[in-house]
Amino acid sequence: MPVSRILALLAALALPLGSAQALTWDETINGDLSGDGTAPTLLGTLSSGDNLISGTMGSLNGTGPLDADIWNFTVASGYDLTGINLTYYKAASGSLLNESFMAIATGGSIDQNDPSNHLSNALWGYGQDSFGNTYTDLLALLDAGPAFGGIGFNGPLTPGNYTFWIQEGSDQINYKIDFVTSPVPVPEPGSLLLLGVAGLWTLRRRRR
Ligand SMILES: [Ca+2]
Ligand SMILES: [Ca+2]
Ligand SMILES: [Ca+2]
Repeated sequence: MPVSRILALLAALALPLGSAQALTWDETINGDLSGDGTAPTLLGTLSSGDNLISGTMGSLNGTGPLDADIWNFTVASGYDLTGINLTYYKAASGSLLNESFMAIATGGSIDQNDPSNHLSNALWGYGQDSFGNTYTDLLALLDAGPAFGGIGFNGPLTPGNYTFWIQEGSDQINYKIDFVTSPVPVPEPGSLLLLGVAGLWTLRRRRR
């Protein structure tokens, strides 16, 4: 097969996910995200790169019903979830000590009463570094957890279906979170070929 045809085939394989539009959910446009762990808002398959979720949760001055936000998403095969980055976090009270709760579970629901099946959970918000700065790397916080019981995980989250829950108990929080997916690194065909050649060479040397 000519090299040009191989390159064309590789480009075609990379296209379907790479060209997808970024997924966004903005509560001011798309409506409040579900507060029910057994019926999360279904966001579908995350796009390659950035996926932006923004909204409001908790309650003003801790009074009235607490708004939890819970959503379900899929990480496509061939991709990892490599980042959950907090890009905006503001408490209505102006507090810089606020800490909210988050949890993630595999599958289509998350238990809001029993954390034992949570993949992880942790606190997040301004309080994390004691200097009033927002702790932005939520995936690292979850990786370091679970803080309240659960299963635990290490490194990027592999392809599959997940449910994510955020909750605030004493304030109203405006937030924006970026879920980042990246192609799973695979050895390039060229380096595979080199490995094969090197392997043969080693084998022949051993046989001499
Ligand atoms: Ca909300
Ligand atoms: Ca909600
Ligand atoms: Ca871990």
